[in-house]
Amino acid sequence: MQFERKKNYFITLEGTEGAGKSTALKFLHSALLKAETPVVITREPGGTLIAEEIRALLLGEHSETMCSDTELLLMFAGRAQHLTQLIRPALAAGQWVLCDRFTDASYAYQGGGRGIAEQRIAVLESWVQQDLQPDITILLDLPVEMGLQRIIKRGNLDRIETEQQAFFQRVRDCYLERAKQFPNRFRIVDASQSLAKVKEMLQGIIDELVNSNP
Ligand code: T5A
Repeated sequence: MQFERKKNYFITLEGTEGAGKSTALKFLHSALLKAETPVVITREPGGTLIAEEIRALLLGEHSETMCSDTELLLMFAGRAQHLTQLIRPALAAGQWVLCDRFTDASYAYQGGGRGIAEQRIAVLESWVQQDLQPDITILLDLPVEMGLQRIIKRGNLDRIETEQQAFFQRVRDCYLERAKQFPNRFRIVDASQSLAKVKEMLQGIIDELVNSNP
């Protein structure tokens, strides 16, 4: 699997709950800085003022149930703002972008988890992104029970984190299916390993990217 040689990369980080994305993001950020790479780190949902307001709406508890279509449309509304205000300008300025979750999460959570048809998500994807896709997606994968145990230990569960185990199993299955569908873009990291081993694998991916840089 070869990366397309480019000056700057759009990297996304994905995984089910408790996969250790926050920890991995910090490590990836510092590895890129060490390699003297100009990088912007950001996240979804969120990343800009308006998109962060949408995030609060998405993850907060409400006295009525948020329907699945509302959840999906809000994810893409935030994404449109994020792409316009932050991601596209940063890429155009030659910076690397490292984003904690992106559209694969919409396929996994709203598609796999909530059961929204893939074709409906694809319509929004091409509307909001046109032909922009991440160059590389790092998927932190681990058994659902293990991830849930980690986040229960950490505490402060948000609206989506309180879903049932079967929901997260569908999310994981969908991520793995997408990794099969797009093997050139995805790198799967076994997140059930020790943190040291996970970091070693992440460093390998960064080395590969930095060394392929023209
Ligand atoms: N969402 C998002 C959608 O539904 N659709 C979309 O389109 C998008 C973009 C918010 C939610 O939004 C949903 C998905 C999410 O439910 P988020 O802010 O990324 O997304 O929230 P979380 O996935 O919940 O991310 P967290 O930051 O809460 O969890 P992490 O980053 O996966 O886990 P982290 O790093 O906090 O680690 C959890 C615990 O495990 C330990 C850590 O120290 C921590 O205590 N840990 C390890 N322990 C042992 N070994 C390891 N290898 C470890 N790695 C971490």
